Amino acid sequence: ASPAATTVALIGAPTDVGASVRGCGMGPDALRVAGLAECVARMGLTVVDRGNLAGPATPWRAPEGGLRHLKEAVAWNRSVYDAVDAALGAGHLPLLMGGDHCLAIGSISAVAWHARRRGKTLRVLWLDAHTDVNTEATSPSGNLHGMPVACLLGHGPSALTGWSGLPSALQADALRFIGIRSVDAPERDAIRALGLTVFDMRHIDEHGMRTTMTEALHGVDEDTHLHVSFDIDCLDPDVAPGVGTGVRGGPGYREMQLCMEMIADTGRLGSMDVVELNPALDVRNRSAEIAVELIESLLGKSTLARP
Ligand code: Z70
Ligand code: MN
Ligand code: MN
Ligand code: MN
Repeated sequence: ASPAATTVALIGAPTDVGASVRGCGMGPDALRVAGLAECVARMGLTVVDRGNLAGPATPWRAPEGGLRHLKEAVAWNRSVYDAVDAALGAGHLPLLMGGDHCLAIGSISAVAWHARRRGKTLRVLWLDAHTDVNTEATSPSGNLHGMPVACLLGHGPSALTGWSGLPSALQADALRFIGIRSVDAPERDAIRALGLTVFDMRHIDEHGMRTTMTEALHGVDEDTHLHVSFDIDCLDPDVAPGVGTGVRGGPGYREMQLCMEMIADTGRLGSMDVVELNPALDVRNRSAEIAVELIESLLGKSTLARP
């Protein structure tokens, strides 16, 4: 099935402001070099490349008050919010090319605002090795890419919460996590306290990707706005080595393809993030090429015509 819009807007956010390892700021151009725009066009969709947003350099300061680079992260997320808001306002499907995962704060806050205004129910699929639900009080690192989920649920620093016009952009029941295998101890407590639905690697091993995705997509209907936040480190690092914080034991190429195909089948994809791709650690742009192939599937590429 096709996504909910016929025009895809590529938005580059070249920053590693929230990351622990330098280099994911080169993600947008690596995706372009891997042929992302051409692939989207081959899908029969219109593609507009909005270019790269501008923002502050990453100073690589130590954390202050449990947060590293808060001021710079706010600036980047403001630009991301505005660009995603403009794309949605034009009826386009925004594809945010990160950059690190803290940028999902701006992206999903804009998506939440639009979904609410249009009477849509928001469903966010968080494809990641990590749950990213730390706060400044729990984070072991102070890195904001470990906190976007908490911020979107209204629990982060005040400068990064409330951007959707409500205290929290998301309710816990809007979220499904897929591919999780690295959770800090305080995050485990938060998952339980917030009632988050986490399909970890054990669940995928025991039930398979097909059953997992059927569960994760349960309840998605014509009134749903589906957002995919795709952290490239969801993939097994043997498949996609170009990430700052790879964790062994992730989904392989075929499992991830099925995940994307089943999302496409809903026909409700309305927006997405592709984040944490780190070309400095990649092998001949392989991870970017794999990301592009997975995005094609997410946008409805299918080997055979399906009933
Ligand atoms: C850890 C933290 C994280 C991505 C690492 C790591 C979080 N839980 N997220 N890499 N993409 O520092 O909060
Ligand atoms: Mn992440
Ligand atoms: Mn991650
Ligand atoms: Mn189950």
